[in-house]
Amino acid sequence: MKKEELLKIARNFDIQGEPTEVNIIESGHINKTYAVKFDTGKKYILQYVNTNVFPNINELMSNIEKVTNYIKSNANETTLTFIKVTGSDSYIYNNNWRMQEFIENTKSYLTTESLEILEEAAKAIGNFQKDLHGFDASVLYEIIEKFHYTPNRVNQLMTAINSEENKRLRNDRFEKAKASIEFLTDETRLAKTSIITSKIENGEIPLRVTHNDTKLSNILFDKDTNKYKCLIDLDTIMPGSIVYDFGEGIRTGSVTANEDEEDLSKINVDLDRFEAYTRGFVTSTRGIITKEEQELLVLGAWMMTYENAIRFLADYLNGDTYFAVSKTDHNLLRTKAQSEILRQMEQNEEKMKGMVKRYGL
Ligand code: ADP
Ligand code: GN1
Ligand code: MG
Repeated sequence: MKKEELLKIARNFDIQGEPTEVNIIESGHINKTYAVKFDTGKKYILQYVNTNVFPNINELMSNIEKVTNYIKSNANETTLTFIKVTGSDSYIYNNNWRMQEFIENTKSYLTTESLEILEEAAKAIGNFQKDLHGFDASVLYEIIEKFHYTPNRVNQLMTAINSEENKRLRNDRFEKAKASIEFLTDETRLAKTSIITSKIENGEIPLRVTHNDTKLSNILFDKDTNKYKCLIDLDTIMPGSIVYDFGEGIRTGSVTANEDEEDLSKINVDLDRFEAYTRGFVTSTRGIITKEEQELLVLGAWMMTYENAIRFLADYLNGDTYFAVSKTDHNLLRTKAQSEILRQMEQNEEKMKGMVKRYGL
C-alpha cells in the first residue's frame, strides 16, 4: 500500500499530531503491520487485521481489552495499549485497521543461541500465566473455534488430503508432499493427538487464559539489557491450556534454525536451549501450575510442533490460503522443518522429561 494512503488511515485514530513516516514491518504470517511516526516524535503500530482468519474483530478486541486492562490493574508488566478511533468507542477503523502504542527500544528474535534470552522468554510466558491466574477465562470469546483442538486440526488435514478439487488443481503438490503426508499421518503419531484435549475435557487439567501463539518472535526484549519487555500479538488470547503456551515457546525457542529452514541438517533441537527455557517456565509458574500440567509439558511441545506441521501441510495442499508465503513451496518447507523437529523431539523425549522433573514442583 502507498505511504499516503497509510498516513491517511493513521489520521483517523485519537492521536495528537500528524503522522509523517511509515515503514512496513515484515514479520508475522497473518496481519499486515506498519510502524508509523508522528510529528510529536511518538511511534505507533498500525495493523491491517486479517479478517479471513479473525472474522469477528470486535470480539477479538474485546478479549484484548479485558486482558490488558486486567494486567494493567493487577500486575507490574508492560502490555499493549490500543488507541480508539477519533470520536468513537471502537478500536477498529474501516473494518480492518487498528493502532497501538509502539514499544520503544526493543527487538525480537526468530531464534537465539543465548540461554539467558531463552530463560527470559519463558519467564515472559510464565509470568503472563501467573498474572492472569485470577482472571475468569469464561468471559473471553473463543476467537478461532477449536484453535488448539488438535483432533480438529487432524480432520482439517484429512479433508485437504482427500479433497478431489485439491488433487485436480494441485496434483504436483501431492507428489512433493508424499513423504510428509506419510510421516504426519502415521498411526502412532495420530494416536497421540487427543491426549491433551481429552484431559481438558474430563477436567484433569484446567482451562486457563492462554496466549496460544507464544512463539519466540512474539516477545519483545529490551535492546540494551535483553530482559523481556512485553508479550505481544494478543489476537489469539482465549481459554486454553498452559501446556500449549510452553509448547509453542519450545517449538521455536529450543531449535537452532528458523521455522522454514530448507537445510534440515541445520535443524537441531538443542537440549541446552530446552533446559534454559524449561527452567524459566517452571520457576515462574511455580505455585500455579499443577503436577498434571507439568507432566504434560514435553507432550505440549510435541503437540504444538505436530499441530503447526499439519496446519502448514493442509495449507500447502489447499493452495496457500491461510499463512502468508514468500517463496516457492514455502508451506511445504515449513512442514518439513517442523517434521524434523518432531522427529528429534521424539528421540529426546525421556531426556526432556528428566529436565522438567529436575526443575519441577
Ligand atoms: P502478526 O499477528 O502478523 O504476527 P504481530 O502483532 O506479531 O503480527 O506484529 C508483527 C511484528 O510487529 C512483531 O514481530 C514486532 O516486530 C512488531 N510489533 C508488533 N507490535 C509491536 C509494538 N506494540 N511495539 C513494537 N513493535 C511491535
Ligand atoms: C501464525 O500471527 P503469527 O505469525 O504470530 C499463527 C500461529 C502459528 C504461527 C506459525 C492466528 O502466527 O498459530 O503457530 O503463525 N497464528 C494464527 O509461525 O493462526
Ligand atoms: Mg506475531
